[in-house]
Amino acid sequence: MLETTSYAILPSQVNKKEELRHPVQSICSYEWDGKVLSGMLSKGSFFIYFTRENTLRFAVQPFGEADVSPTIAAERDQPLDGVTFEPSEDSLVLEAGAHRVTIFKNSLSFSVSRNGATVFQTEAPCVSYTKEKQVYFSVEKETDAPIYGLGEKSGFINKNGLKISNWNTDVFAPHNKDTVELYQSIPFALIHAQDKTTGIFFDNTFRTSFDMQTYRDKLEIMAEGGQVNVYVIWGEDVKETVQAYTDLTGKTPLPPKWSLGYHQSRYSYTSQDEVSTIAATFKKYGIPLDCIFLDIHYMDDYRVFTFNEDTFPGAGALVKDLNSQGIDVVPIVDPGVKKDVHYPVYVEGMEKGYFSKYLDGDVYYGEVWPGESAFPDFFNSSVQKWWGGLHQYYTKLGIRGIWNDMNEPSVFNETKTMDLDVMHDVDGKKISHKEGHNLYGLYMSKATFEGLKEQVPNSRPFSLTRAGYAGVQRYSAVWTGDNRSHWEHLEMSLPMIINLGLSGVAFSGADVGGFSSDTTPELLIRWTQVGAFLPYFRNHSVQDSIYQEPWAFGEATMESVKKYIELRYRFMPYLYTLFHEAEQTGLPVVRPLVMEYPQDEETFQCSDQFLLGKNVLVAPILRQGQTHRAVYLPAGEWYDFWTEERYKGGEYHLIKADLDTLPLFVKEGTILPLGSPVRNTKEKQEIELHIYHSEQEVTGILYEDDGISYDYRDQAYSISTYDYKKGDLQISREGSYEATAEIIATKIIGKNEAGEDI
Ligand code: MIG
Repeated sequence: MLETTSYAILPSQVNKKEELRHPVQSICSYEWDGKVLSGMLSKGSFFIYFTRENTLRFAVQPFGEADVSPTIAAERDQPLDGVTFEPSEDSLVLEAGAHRVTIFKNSLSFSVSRNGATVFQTEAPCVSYTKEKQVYFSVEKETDAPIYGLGEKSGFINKNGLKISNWNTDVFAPHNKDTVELYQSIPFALIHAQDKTTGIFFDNTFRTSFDMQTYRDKLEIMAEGGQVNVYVIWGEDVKETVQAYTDLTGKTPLPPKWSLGYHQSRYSYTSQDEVSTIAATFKKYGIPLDCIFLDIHYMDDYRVFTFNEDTFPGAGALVKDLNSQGIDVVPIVDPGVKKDVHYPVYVEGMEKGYFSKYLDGDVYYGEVWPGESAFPDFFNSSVQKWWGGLHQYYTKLGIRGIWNDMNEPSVFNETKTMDLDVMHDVDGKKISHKEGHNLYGLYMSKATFEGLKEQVPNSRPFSLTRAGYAGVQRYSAVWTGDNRSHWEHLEMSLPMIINLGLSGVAFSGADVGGFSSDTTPELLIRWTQVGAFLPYFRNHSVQDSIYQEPWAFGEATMESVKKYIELRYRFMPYLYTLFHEAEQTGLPVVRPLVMEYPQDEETFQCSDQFLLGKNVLVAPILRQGQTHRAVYLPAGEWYDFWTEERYKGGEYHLIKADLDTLPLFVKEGTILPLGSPVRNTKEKQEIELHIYHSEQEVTGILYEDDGISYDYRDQAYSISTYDYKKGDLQISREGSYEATAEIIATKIIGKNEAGEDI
């Protein structure tokens, strides 16, 4: 309680003693089985192997045998074939093509080289431990190298100079630099330099910390238990490293198109009448809408898988009516199951032993919205199946998306979560909550995703989660939790989403308008401008705040907000194409400039601009009252989307942007497929091709399919490639999807060599 007073900085509170650390000294014996090198250390054991040519897995367990089994996060990991092994007196060498790792036997450490040049080096020794069973791993780094990734963290894109720890936490207090632990834990960092990007994935689910502060030339990673279990990726640039990371942890699957439209939410729309009125108001003002959310008030006393009979007596009819207007409904589902002997979900879960328990078999109960509640043990596949099956309750009404909240799990007590000695059952293997905590949200997302997939045949599920761990992108989109209607939070949403993207999560967004606090008309407009270009686009607000639906502040504000929601739909064909690319490659939809311009130092710290895909640059206004800003355009020529004026890249420009204008640029040589106006994604769009002139190549690509099913995996897709040369537009097509959009117009933007309009 005294944490918010000066008591928190009393000497006795501040100077906590560090545990004594012991280095893991040397390799005593080893064994090479043709793929994996393993052996005994002076304390504990280790193994190391290539998972692909530019990726290595290295593990040390100082307290026993290192565990080589695949984890839920890196489930695609497999030792590479064709690696050669060469021992010598001091070192052990593994080689895969041009890639060589040298492991030093004394003072355990290793280095990696590519074509003879060193690209990575650990400290010597690289592993240490404490008697409390903390494990440490340290690697060398350039003092000023920017460090990206680390999932959903506050602050700017570069994390060098900070200490970042990972423990999934429900943080309602304002997110700022000091609230490091938020809802997601993705222990993956990218250390960048002009000629390489090194990825370090510390796949350990205990609380972990990345210390980029204490030592100038090294990064030290710590876990509060378990083993050092690290993947090192040495990519030539950010892209290669993110691709390799998502080869391990999975790609963001192509979402249903409706989940990329505009979504409206509030905590809560408290009755079915209110929900209908919201839908009707969108219709009245002609504002596009794809989905309305039902927050916790739809339930009967917060019992998941129920509706409140008084306020939602005709939930089925409501969903049906909205669906007929092309509007989806997504209800919230929390993990806490109310302890109530008359509540079938609770009774069944108890009878089958599906809730999380202590070692002695007693069920763990914690206080959340419904009062005392039990928490499904999602780690177990029978529990996942059961939970997934419960979603029939919604899917039979026509619901095909679910919002998972409070799944850190959040509990109303001092520790904010479940007791650490609760044991989870990973299909027979028991792990403590201390080890499993950061995985709770990931497993819940898995249960939800797989349940929806089974309940709604041949339909891509949409699930949205607050908590997660590395690999969460396989199951769920992520929103950044309880932000506030503060300009600083608008600003911070960019680096958060950019770094989530670099951490494998291509599908994420922040509550547009801000969740808690009262938004203002100006903030809502500026935030909608940003949200329209982020992967996930939902306006959401807390119960005691003023309403922030598009029309909440009168007509002028509404027109501006509407303009950007409509712009989202104009960009839908391009956006959807990028999501297809994300599924193929693992590359994010929203990219930091450094991803496309890895050698340009001017991009290294750029947190207030981003690229949508490769060729669209967004440089929003992020401060109250501002109508101008400096915009950095990287190499090449760029066109202002609105004025079509041409700008030189490789420099800064002062751009004017009145309240109704989002600074938006398109790179020369781009063919941008823009969609015609629609009420939502269920209406078919026609295409207008905007061809941005360049002296070099002018190309574009459009991915299409039915927007909902998995048929695209069976050829029912279309990829159109556009090529424009000297007035001639060539289109080539791949895939067997027939119902492709009609091109109703082409527009050429720019000048020819003589400086004339063309
Ligand atoms: O803090 O379900 O982050 O989006 O509206 C209360 C009520 C629990 C937290 C979520 C927020 C949601 C709210 N929930």
